[in-house]
Amino acid sequence: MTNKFSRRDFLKLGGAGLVTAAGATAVLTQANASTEGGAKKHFIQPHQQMDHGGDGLPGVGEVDIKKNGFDPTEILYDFDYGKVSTLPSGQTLREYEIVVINKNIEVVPGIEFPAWTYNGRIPGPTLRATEGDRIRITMKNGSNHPHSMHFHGFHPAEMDGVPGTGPGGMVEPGQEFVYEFDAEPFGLHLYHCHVFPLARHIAKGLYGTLIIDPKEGRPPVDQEMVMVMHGIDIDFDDVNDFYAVNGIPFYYQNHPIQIKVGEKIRIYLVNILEFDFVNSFHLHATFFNYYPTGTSLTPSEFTDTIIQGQAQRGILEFTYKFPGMYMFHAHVTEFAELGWNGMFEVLP
Ligand SMILES: [Cu+2]
Repeated sequence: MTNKFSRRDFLKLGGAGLVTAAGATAVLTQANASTEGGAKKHFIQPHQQMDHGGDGLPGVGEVDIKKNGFDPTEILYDFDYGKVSTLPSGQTLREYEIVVINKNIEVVPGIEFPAWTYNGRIPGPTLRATEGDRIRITMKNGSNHPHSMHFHGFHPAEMDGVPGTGPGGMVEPGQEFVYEFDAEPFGLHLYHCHVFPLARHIAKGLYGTLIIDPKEGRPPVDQEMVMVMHGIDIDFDDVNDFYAVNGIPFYYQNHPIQIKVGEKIRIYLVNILEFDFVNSFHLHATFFNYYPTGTSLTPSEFTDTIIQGQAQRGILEFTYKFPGMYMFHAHVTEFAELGWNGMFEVLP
């Protein structure tokens, strides 16, 4: 085995999450994950973690988001409505530009992931349009491998971004292609590279969210945010070493998302996790209305936990009654301990 390290090695090291200053009143995580061997558990107190500094343990310390070039907190709220104009037919045109580039992203302190990215970030931009708009995306391939963009939604075959469907199926390095189609149906969708080997092209970071709002819009809320759940396979052994939302493991654990008591929150939640069959989302201390794929304005479920397979997605709406710090995380506990763990800081 030539891998420098594996997920199991990390578990042996102790897949410790970080208790932040903001969350220091609660001991949230455990080290020495008990998924292998005995059920030994011990809890790390915040001061102990501080004493040990950021020695490269998952969740301890900070990655360099300036060097990475993107901030997962900003990605939450970053909706790209494109360059807007009106076609002679009266239809609204939204134009976007996507560049595929290779980029090393520091995913945990001191560990860089050699990613393939849309516009230098994981996930790629959250493209947003209204049902019936014309969407025009110019994808430039600035990397050294062929790539594509495959959108979920309605479109002609030559816009499907799959090898064999024409020039948009495999855009060679240095080339570009314009994907164009009408925004339909309304809902929460996604896009990803569809060049083979597919699992590798996805797992390297080539995915993003496509939101198509219904013509009449959704009921107003106080905050909307996007969360893309994914894995990070550092050593390319088809096993995820870390799990994350919006690029960086443990990020919202270290940087709680601030909301207020009584605010209506809407999350656009997408699962693009490769190599594991399911992902999940669990919210503490409140329940949410769930709209699978966002294709209906009537929720299907009122719950605190949902499961998504790869490419499944849905909209969550909720409110907190009480101030405080509340976890949200994969209820696949192993994923939570390897990075898919976050906090809402609910302010009075
Ligand atoms: Cu690709």
